[in-house]
Amino acid sequence: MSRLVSRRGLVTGAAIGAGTLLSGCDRVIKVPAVHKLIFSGEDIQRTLQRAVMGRDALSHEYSASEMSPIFRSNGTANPNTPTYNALAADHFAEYRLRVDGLVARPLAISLAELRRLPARTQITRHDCVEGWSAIGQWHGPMLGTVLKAAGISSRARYVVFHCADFIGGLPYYESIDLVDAFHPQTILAWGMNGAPLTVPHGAPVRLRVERQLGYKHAKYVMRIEAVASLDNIGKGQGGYWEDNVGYDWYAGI
Ligand SMILES: Nc1nc2c(c(=O)[nH]1)N[C@H]1C(S)=C(S)[C@@H](COP(=O)(O)O)O[C@H]1N2
Ligand SMILES: [Mo]
Repeated sequence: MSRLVSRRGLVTGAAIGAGTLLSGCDRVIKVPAVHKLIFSGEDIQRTLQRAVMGRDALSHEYSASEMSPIFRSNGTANPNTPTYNALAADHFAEYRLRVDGLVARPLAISLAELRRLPARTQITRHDCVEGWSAIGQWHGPMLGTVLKAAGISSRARYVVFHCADFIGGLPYYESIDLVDAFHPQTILAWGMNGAPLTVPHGAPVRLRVERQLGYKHAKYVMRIEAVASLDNIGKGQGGYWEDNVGYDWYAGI
């Protein structure tokens, strides 16, 4: 951690001094220690963004007057499986969010319990890779609160979100690392724009991971699994789009 902080300090100073990110990078890579930091990582963009912005940097939050009058739904608009339909018909009274994998205390949390947890409200801009954006308000507990309640293991490196829906017969899932999982704006949203989350937007619970593109924001979350590696999840690339369409696992914005 202290190594990261001192390296980050170095990068931030160089980037600010140079005025732009690009020229900042040009300068930064001449410093041997930082060169190693940037180019030894699995993902240069992720390393650079975090080095310059800081791992706790917040995504911009908007005011209520800036909210989009229409927030479209994208991808699955209704999982429409027998299991999901039965849950929805009962207003998700029987829904249980499972939290398992590398945790000391596997959990099965009801929607009522989830709604009793301390919650965050944030108005943010959703950016879809397909080229549309919308500003909406999201409400729900921090994912970190739930992971701590489950006693996430120090061996865990990723958190996988298993969803209720299938696209073309393939299950939707997504994953993030622990930096994003414990980011304060990473929430399990059960409310949107002042009302319970609707089915098109991922009822009863969807992920908001504000510093990444839309496809990382898993809707219809049924199970959260803490893992040390993504190798044995799906086809091993960390998500439905990553496995089947070749999207990047890290979709930082
Ligand atoms: N389970 C699930 N989550 C999903 C999707 C999906 O099809 N299934 N689509 C993703 C994409 S590409 C986007 S842009 C957002 C859309 O969220 P919205 O429907 O609330 O606008 O959800 C993301 N999460
Ligand atoms: Mo998207």
